[in-house]
Amino acid sequence: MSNRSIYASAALMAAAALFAVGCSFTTTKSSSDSVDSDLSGRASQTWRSPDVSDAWKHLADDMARRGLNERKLEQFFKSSSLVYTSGPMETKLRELYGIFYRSELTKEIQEKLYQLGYDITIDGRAGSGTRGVVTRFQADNGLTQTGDISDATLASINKVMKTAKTRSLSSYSPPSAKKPSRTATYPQFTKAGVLPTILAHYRADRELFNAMSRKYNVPGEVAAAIMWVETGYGNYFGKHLAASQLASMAAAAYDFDVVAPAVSDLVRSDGGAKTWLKDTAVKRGGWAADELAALLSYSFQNGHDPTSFPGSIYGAIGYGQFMPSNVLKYGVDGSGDGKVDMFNKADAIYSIGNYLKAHGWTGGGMSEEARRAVIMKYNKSGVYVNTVLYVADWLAANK
Ligand SMILES: [Ca+2]
Repeated sequence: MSNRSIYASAALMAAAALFAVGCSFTTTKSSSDSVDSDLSGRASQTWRSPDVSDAWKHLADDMARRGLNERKLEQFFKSSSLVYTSGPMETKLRELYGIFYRSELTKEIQEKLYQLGYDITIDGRAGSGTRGVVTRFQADNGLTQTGDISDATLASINKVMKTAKTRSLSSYSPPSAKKPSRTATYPQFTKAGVLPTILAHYRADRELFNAMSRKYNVPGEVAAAIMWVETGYGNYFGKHLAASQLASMAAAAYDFDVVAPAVSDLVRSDGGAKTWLKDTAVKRGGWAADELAALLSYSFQNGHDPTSFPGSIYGAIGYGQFMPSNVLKYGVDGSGDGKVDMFNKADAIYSIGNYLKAHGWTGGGMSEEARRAVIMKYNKSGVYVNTVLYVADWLAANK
């Protein structure tokens, strides 16, 4: 880039702004500035705010390489609203660690304990049942009874397995799986006391919903139900700043050190976890960089200030909580002012209709299974789908 240095300095200014306001690391820690270099993660450990200037600079260069308007990019990275936070990447890493990294270890321990003859469920979940069996195994073999799901436990199991008599894994039969509920909903959106609120919104905006429905062949009640569940029909758009969330998450892809202190406890007793966390941060940070680029494109195309959007922890915005990449793909102008604005009701309603149509909504006469499958594309959660369809059907019956 001919003017990379501009972005470098803009990024450094943004980093300086970060230190001026102080980031989340410093607010809950004591005044000591000792750096936790070995990531041992003791509760009393303190650390300096991570230096994000390098990661920020890489991110600015990345955005510039994508061909985004350079003057506007510079403005964005200079904005004092743009603030680094470890929050979104830390939350994502902790979530994935529990599901994947730790789960693999748990499953291996469960499988091997089964082979050693223990009565255990193999499901990759480190619950009290599994820890109880681990404790029994430790007692049976004269080991300290910790019940830990750890590399050390796995090592001790492996050692015992070398000489013990084992049974084959193929003899294991899992407990029969429960069918997911078709009736469970989020009660805060479906209880009798709150449904009149969404009905009032629906009635007030009925013209918009009817117009959207004529265009996309998607019932207005379904769009209204989605807006109800996502944001309470615009009552809460999220307590974060979408741009800061995405930029911060993306920054960790360039430099793991900016998020490392926040997850130091996961690394404490397990060296392998650091590599896994780092790799995961790169992958998820890359995703966030793509979403940030989409947020910036959307902003620049439609004349919005990219640092003005409230959003969810992972940067979803507007009435329907679209991720920015979906805003670019499915966002439409329903108000007729020539701009797409996910915080404009008409635009949001049309965009949801457009999204549902693009994901297979085919108008009246759809089967329950087909309706469920489309809403599942909006949010992959059975209870979410139950809730949206319950509210939509209730609106249709009471409108
Ligand atoms: Ca518009």
